[in-house]
Amino acid sequence: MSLINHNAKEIHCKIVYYGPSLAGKTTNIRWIYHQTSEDRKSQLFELPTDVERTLFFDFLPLDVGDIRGYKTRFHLYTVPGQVIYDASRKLILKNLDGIIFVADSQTERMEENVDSYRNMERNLEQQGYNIQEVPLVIQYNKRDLPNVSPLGVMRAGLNRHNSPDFEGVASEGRGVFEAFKTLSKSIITVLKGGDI
Ligand SMILES: Nc1nc2c(ncn2[C@@H]2O[C@H](COP(=O)(O)OP(=O)(O)OP(=O)(O)O)[C@@H](O)[C@H]2O)c(=O)[nH]1
Ligand SMILES: [Mg+2]
Repeated sequence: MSLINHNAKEIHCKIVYYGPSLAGKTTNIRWIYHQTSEDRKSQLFELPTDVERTLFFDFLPLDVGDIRGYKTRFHLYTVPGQVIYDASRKLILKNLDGIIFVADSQTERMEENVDSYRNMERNLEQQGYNIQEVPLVIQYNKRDLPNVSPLGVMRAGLNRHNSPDFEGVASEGRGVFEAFKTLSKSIITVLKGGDI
């Protein structure tokens, strides 16, 4: 659900990085933040509550096309992945335009990936979204580690809606812009009234 600023001729879209704790959501956002030039980005905000953190910033990417003369500005948010922070996750999902699900590829984290994906489905539904209609991209992160599940196993376990998916090493920037760009294109397609 994007916001339109007619004065600035900008469309504001909200992207949420979702996934289990320590999968690399914050690392993705920090990478994009550091690769974006100063004049195109806001500050990186961190909202510490008692113990959890929400992190967000917004920016104007260089290479995303205009929509009828309007520039597209993206606001990137992460949710806290720990299971107990479900209330925050529900709040952060409000008014989103697209999701990047960041999975932790380590074999022993598979169950947490699946639980987090189901939690995302449930929370989206509760917020009134039809997951089939929400632009969604999956990133299988931490592919640099030795104990990762094969790609096919991760796909079979997590990619339940046939979403575009990528391998990633967010700490080195691998797969970060690939996932972001694919999602931003899907969002723009939706805004233009096409199918995703
Ligand atoms: N080896 C490796 N480490 C990574 C990768 N991506 C992130 N990390 C590390 O994993 C840890 C957790 O990353 P975060 O980005 O904080 O994880 P998160 O998903 O934001 O976690 P929560 O905020 O708890 O939900 C950090 O120490 C990162 O440096 C990766 O691709 N490979
Ligand atoms: Mg985080």
